[in-house]
Amino acid sequence: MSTRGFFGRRPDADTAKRLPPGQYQTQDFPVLSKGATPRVAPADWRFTLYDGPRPLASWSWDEFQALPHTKWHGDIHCVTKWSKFDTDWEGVTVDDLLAAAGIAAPTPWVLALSYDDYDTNVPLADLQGGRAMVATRYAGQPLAPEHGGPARLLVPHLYFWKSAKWLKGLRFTAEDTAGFWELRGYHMYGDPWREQRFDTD
Ligand SMILES: Nc1nc2c(c(=O)[nH]1)N[C@H]1C(S)=C(S)[C@@H](COP(=O)(O)O)O[C@H]1N2
Ligand SMILES: [Mo]
Repeated sequence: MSTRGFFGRRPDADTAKRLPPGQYQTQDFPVLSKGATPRVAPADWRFTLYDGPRPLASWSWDEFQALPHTKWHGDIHCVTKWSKFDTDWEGVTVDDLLAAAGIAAPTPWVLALSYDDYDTNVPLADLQGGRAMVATRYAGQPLAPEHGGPARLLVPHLYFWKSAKWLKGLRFTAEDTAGFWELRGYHMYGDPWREQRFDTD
């Protein structure tokens, strides 16, 4: 009988090393959304970079598909304490997006904007250097609607609430601006290895 990952059992040494404090490993892929899944057809999807209210660059689905695509493999960590190992994603890195837009980032702060009126803040530095992408594929398939398809932000080194689903844009903001969960008590940064779950952590 396999006991690897069995809930309540102490993880083996390899697993323990990959688990941030307070997390357990799951084989499932739980769905966590603040409301109903918005259905955004690729033909209706647009992705826009903003400097505050001002649009800087915008892509249709077809234009977005023509950008260079990158694969990422690794572990994701939800603030509700599950971690999922060895996930596979494909999308466009934020580095490649900024390069395609031909712009220098106007501020060091970003608010990710979603079609369900969700938003979440991430420092620009955490989106650069290949550490974040706008993901359109998961496990070799188009990203499922409940997991944020057609496209979601993927910032795997932060708690998963920072990975905004149904992404419609990234807004550069003059200050670090709290998003949906950050306004409701979640941490402004959300590093799982420092267990930054709540604004009191
Ligand atoms: N647009 C949007 N993005 C979102 C959410 C949401 O409600 N709306 N929930 C967040 C939370 S709290 C988590 S834990 C992850 C869950 O992603 P999953 O459903 O693919 O597991 O998405 C995050 N991104
Ligand atoms: Mo979450």
